[in-house]
Amino acid sequence: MYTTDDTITAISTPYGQSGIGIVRLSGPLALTIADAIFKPSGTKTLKDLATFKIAYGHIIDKHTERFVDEVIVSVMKAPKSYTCQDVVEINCHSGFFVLKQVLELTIKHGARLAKPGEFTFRAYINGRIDLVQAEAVMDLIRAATEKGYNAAINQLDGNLSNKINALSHSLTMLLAHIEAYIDFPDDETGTFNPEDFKGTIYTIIEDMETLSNSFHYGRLCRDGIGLAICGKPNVGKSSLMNALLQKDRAIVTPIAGTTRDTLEEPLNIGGFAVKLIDTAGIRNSSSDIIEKEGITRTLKAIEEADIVLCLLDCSQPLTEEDSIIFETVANKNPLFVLNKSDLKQVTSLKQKNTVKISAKNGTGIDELKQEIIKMVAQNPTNQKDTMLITNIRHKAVIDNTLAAIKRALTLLTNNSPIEFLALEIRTALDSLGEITGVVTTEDLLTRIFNDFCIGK
Ligand SMILES: Nc1nc2c(ncn2[C@@H]2O[C@H](COP(=O)(O)OP(=O)(O)OP(=O)(O)O)[C@@H](O)[C@H]2O)c(=O)[nH]1
Ligand SMILES: [Mg+2]
Repeated sequence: MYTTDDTITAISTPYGQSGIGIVRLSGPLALTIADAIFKPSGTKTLKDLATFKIAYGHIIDKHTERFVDEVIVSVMKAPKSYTCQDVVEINCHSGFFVLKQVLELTIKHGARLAKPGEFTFRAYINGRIDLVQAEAVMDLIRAATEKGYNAAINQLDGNLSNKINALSHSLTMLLAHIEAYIDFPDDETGTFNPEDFKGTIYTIIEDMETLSNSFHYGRLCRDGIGLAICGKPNVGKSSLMNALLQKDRAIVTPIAGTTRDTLEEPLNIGGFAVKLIDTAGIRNSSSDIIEKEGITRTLKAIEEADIVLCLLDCSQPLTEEDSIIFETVANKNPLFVLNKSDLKQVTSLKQKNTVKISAKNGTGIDELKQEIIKMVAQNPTNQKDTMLITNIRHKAVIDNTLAAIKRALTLLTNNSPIEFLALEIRTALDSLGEITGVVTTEDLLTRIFNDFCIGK
């Protein structure tokens, strides 16, 4: 995949006009290349500068003697840098053309344009961070709310890696123990007793199940919550969307069938990134081809949503259409929302998870948000935000590992030959190593780092 012995360069800040933009170099020639295009205001070259020092000066195109930009340059020498290599960051004025010129100069002097995630790849390959932490870097960059940020920062801090390493250690010790019986059957290891190993295996299984079960909540923290508002036409779905967003986003009219297409907007509820989806009202009678297509989209949105709000107009009696909608959303365990509470109340519900609101005057909206948060946090394994599986790759690896350990337990219980037992534990150990990247393939690394942005 990527080579690591050449020097890479990239614009590490977003393209656009802003105060500062950074061109970053990493590799054995980082300082030589930077020195070739940098004219310090003082006497010291960047090579002469101590690590973690900065220098003020100018980027000069030495062929044309042209002054390109006024800059501050940071020097981080190997091995104590992000990539464990010599790293130079040129802090330029952030305009697309300025940054492009500085970037081109670094390439002209021997650097290669970095591929997506290549700086972080070097940090991983040089052992500064493991694969979980590398993935957490990208999650951290993408996090738009507190929950996503917390999950990423905890993983970057090594919480999950430490847990995985501890589990790997337990499995390694277990394997060494069992292999001793295979290698020295007649020695002082004594007779093999399955009961001696069950306790350790139970503990490993319990820990791994806790991790595996944290994925549902972890995914909501990292990827956000899909929240669909559904119900009959005219119950106030678009009004609720506007009330939640506190802006006049969706068209609201007294005409049933106003919303034709699903409408999505981001929203932060209690630190969770929520994708709010307003939908076309569900009704059977319509022969309107556009409305029918809208309803098909509504059903898809309900299917894909993490949480469904089923909206009712409590100023009107329930109808056949409402009961059809109840059936449609039943498997999604919806939150029932009684809207238009400012009008005379005709309908009430006995369901426990019911909130009364008025989208028109804003009453009950805070309570509704609280109920949404409660629904997310319902899962009993959601207590510790510090140790969450948020990445589907990690979840798949943990489940594979768990399956191998459970097979090992069955073999142990059945008094099967211990060679088979050792085989399953080795399978579990190899599988677990894929999370932190102790065991890996080129294909996997390409997939992970291709997902990064250039310059990180
Ligand atoms: N009194 C009262 N009227 C409301 C309330 N919420 C919505 N309405 C009114 O109900 C009508 C329909 O509102 P919408 O938000 O367009 O309803 P909808 O469910 O999106 O309707 P469709 O898009 O047609 O499915 C409008 O006239 C709103 O002003 C409320 O809380 N109280
Ligand atoms: Mg609407």
